[in-house]
Amino acid sequence: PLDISWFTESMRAGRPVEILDRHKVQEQQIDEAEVVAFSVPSYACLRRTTLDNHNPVLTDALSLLAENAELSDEDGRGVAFRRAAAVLKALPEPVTGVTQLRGLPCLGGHSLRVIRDILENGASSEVEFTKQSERFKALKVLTDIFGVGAKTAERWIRDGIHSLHQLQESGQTLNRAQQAGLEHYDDLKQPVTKAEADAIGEIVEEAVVSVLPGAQITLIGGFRRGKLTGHDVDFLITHPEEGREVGLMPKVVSWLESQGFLLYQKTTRNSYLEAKDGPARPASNMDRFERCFSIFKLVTDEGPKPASGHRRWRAVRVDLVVSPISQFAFALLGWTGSKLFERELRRWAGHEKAMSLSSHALYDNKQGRYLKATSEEEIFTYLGLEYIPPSERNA
Ligand code: DCT
Ligand code: MG
Repeated sequence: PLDISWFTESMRAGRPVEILDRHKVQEQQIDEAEVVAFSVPSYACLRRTTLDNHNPVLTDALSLLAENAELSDEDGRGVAFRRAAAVLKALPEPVTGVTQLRGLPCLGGHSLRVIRDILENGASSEVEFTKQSERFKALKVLTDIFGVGAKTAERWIRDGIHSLHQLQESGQTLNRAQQAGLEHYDDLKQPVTKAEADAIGEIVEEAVVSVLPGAQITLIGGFRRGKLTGHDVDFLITHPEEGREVGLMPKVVSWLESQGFLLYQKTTRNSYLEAKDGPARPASNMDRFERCFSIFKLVTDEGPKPASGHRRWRAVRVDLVVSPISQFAFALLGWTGSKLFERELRRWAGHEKAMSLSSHALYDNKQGRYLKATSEEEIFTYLGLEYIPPSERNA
């Protein structure tokens, strides 16, 4: 008998569903398990995507192809694979046959081929080939170094550098970030746990309130979405009185440095103004936006002195962002992610609402003005979207 319990659950949860035509299904001699097809909206910001992924084998495969495309300067293909993976992440149960995918958005011919391969043969030849390819392996190893992007890795590979060892032997000049990245390579490859993120949060909070009483810090990025591990820890810092946050970042960084917590740091002002996807008309109050990319020295073991050669700390990537309170809701929404969810919010705003959304502001092109907000909920309302909490933004 056909189990449709997920269907009634979906209906209750407000998730749209669709049933395939029984006759067509019988014509194609598809077994009962495949009778139920899925239906999801095409914008990821219209979907609720929890961390409970029922199709990890398929989404890992598509994510790997996305990563390979991104590392090969093929961003369009990368986004296409990311969108396909995100659609599968939103499904209420495992996919068992490609017919279930009929009518789903964002699944192009290429992604469908990969999915079919895995469903029918247990693996995708393209994914396996990519995984084994020297080029992909080299791009991965090199871009896993903090401070190394796809372009730099590409250049090094052309010079015959495929491994960390070859890089060290090559005499290539590394900038300060890359030197630190290489030095802490093994640590930075280890996922950061929520407990480690919380421990760092306590230290950053101490720094922030000692240099500016009343300032507030919020854990953002993947940990705010409920992830148990991450590649870094992201914090947003603000002060409830507009303007008090000016000059805060250098003071926080100095405090952390003086206490020996920073192995590396670089502060940039204004990063979002330079980004291509910022609002069409940046407001003058945006030039206060500051960001610090750092490598934190986190003490991991307070116990007895370790044997010589063993250390009791690890390096962790930490990003700090300071926002004026007037932009806080936009910064919070923009830095919570996931990356695809953010991209889709901006696409929705631009294409469906004639608005420009950034981590600083929301601009209404029709009204020709910025829309003020003090909470994420208000921003969703402006955008005509149902509120999606952080734990359901894991697209
Ligand atoms: N962000 C974004 N677009 C980018 C980069 C980042 O919208 N190109 C936002 C969304 C997530 C947030 O910034 C933090 O970025 P990451 O730390 O890279 O993402 P994460 O979701 O926190 O992932 P991880 O758990 O691996 O740190
Ligand atoms: Mg993060």
